[in-house]
Amino acid sequence: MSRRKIALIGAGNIGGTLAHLAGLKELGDIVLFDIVDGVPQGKALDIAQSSPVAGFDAKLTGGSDYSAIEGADVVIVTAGVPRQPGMSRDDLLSVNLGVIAKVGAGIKRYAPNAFVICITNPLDVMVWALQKASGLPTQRIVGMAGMLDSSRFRYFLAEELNVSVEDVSAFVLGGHGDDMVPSVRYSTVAGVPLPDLVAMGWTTQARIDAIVERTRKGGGEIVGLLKTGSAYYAPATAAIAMAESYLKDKRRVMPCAAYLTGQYGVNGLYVGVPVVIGANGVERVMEIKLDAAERAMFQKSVASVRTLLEAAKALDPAFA
Ligand code: PYR
Repeated sequence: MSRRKIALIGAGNIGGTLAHLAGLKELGDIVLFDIVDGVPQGKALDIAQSSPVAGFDAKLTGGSDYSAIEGADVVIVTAGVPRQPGMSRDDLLSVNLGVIAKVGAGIKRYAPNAFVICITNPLDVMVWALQKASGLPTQRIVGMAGMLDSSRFRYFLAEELNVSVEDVSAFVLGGHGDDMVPSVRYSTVAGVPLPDLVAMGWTTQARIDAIVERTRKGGGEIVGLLKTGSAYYAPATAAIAMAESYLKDKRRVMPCAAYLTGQYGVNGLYVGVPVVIGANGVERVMEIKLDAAERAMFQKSVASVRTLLEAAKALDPAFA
């Protein structure tokens, strides 16, 4: 059996980290694509030269022509510009929309059977635009954001409660913006819900509220520290987990920006919700019951995504 092919569109910091992780996990052969000739080839060669010591077998190549991604099983898109200090993800809309239109055309032509994961920001609108531009079925295009936001939430909770990150389960709903909805009621430590841990005196509601707020601003905190771009280790790790669930048909339940057709009262938008990812892509949306306060927060977040989507349509009539 030949190896699966993983195409990474964008060979910047996230793209390079994706390639390294995909190699270390032996997910398949890897091709890095970037319009900046030399960068994808250089990163591919560098990572390939680490494989004898790290002990993985994978063919790594780089290219600057979309034909390089031909026949890919998985495509992960990071192309576009990251935000800089003082910017919101929404400030990237205009420039990244143009990039995504080209990427979508490349996928449509060379990798129409792939499972596609979008990381480019502003995430929920970019994944919508990528689906439109590529024409791929909606269940085969998802956005990576919920996994990242949930990982940040889990990490902060594990630190606060002084327990292993492995025992903290949590997820974040809604759009990948500052009004995302980290779910406190559905977060657990070894199955024990967070509100019970507050009642047990392991932490306080005020500290949980602060963690929720820190999670919402998690991406901005990294941008502020780096000063030259945005996070890449955690985003890449989250996307690789999604790719692995697809390639190995693991059917993991993961929060992702998925196309909704009425679930959660949302139609025709990509928004972060828990989904099952298996060999068919997004196999199922898990529609959890929200209480009144959670529903109000979720609807506010969805309204932000919708407003940005309308702005995207106004910018480029091809998406209208
Ligand atoms: C984040 O760090 O949240 C990004 O969106 C890259």
